[in-house]
Amino acid sequence: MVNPFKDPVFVTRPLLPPMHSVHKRLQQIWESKWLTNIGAQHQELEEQLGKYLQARHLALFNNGTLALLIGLKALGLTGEAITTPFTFPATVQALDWAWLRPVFCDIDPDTLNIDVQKIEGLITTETTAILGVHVFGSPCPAETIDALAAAYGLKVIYDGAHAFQSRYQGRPISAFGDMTMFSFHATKLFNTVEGGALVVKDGSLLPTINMLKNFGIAGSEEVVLSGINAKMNEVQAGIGLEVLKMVAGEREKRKEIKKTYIKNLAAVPGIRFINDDISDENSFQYLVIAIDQELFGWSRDAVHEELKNYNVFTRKYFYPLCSNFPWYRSLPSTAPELLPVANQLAEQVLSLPFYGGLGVAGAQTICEILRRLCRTTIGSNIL
Ligand code: T4K
Repeated sequence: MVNPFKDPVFVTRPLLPPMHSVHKRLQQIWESKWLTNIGAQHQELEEQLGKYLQARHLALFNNGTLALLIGLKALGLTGEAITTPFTFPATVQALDWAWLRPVFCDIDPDTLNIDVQKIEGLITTETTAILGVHVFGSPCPAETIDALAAAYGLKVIYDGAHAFQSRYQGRPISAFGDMTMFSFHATKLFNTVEGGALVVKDGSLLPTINMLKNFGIAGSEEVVLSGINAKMNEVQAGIGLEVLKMVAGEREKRKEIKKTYIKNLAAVPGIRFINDDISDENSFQYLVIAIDQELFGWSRDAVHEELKNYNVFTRKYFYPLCSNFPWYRSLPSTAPELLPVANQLAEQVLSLPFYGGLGVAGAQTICEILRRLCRTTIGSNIL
């Protein structure tokens, strides 16, 4: 068992299309001499992704963060947005850059998504939006959030960075809320190296969104909005078109790997799966466990460190909590006593390696290491 992995095993590895197919795409781009500014590859990817995600109104971006920022801008929001502290910094940084004040809401202990029971108590006259995150691809209770927002006249934006192909109650995840952002970063199941998309319910917002991502330019002699440059380029889009062909196969591999983790770890005391769904409604983006030190014998941090000795590099997604970032210290909603579940779980969650190339055998080995760690402390023979 000493050094079972010759090479380091990371939390993920990008889905890489065959080099010859990328070369073919590059050849098309070179021949066209059109490298960016909504060229043929961009148009093709936008169309294909719209079909793939069953999204009628979709805009591509150079990353998910700017997609989210532009979505917030396009909705013309001001004041406060209620959101979760348990997310990647990009979610709340998009609020900062849109001059919206985050109001942090505690999370549900099972899904780690925003706790819908606690949203209403945070609504004030300043609130204009709810920004939910489908964290690790688990859908927020979207119909409850949408109903609450309708009752108070709020907009709903979902950060679906992890939720590519997630479905909720049989519908694509982007069918809920006013808009949903997706990330196509290299670490995401579907990647365009860096990239992202915004899916909007109201198609009349698309022209504004497309202008905002291109400096607010409306025509060759007309600039009508204060925009930014957030366009996906042709190389990103071309690679994305090739990666898209591999997504279905990668999802199947990940499904088998997830089943392996669940089969081998479900009975281990102190290990709980965050999102153990293996249905086709799942995004298969991350494989996350919560470790209860008292039952498992090792703390999350100790497991994270110990696994490095086996060449396994896990990640503490999402630690630290966004509500504990230094620039939010003066916000009343960041008080740890108001966010007990988020503060506790941020100390317990661990993202394990999860990508097709890991293989079932790789997952089995990681499970065996974890079971041994547990045995060393509780002295159990049942594992
Ligand atoms: N909202 C949420 C909820 C998000 O999770 C994210 C991004 C966003 C918004 C923003 O979307 P983008 O603007 O990024 O489109 C990574 C990603 O950079 C980030 O996109 C992602 N979430 C976040 C959860 O993970 P890091 O800092 O953990 O990345 P890094 O470089 O440590 O990569 C993780 C592991 O992946 C490495 O240990 C090895 C492997 N890796 C990584 C890269 C970049 C590779 O094998 N090859 C690679 O090219 O943030």
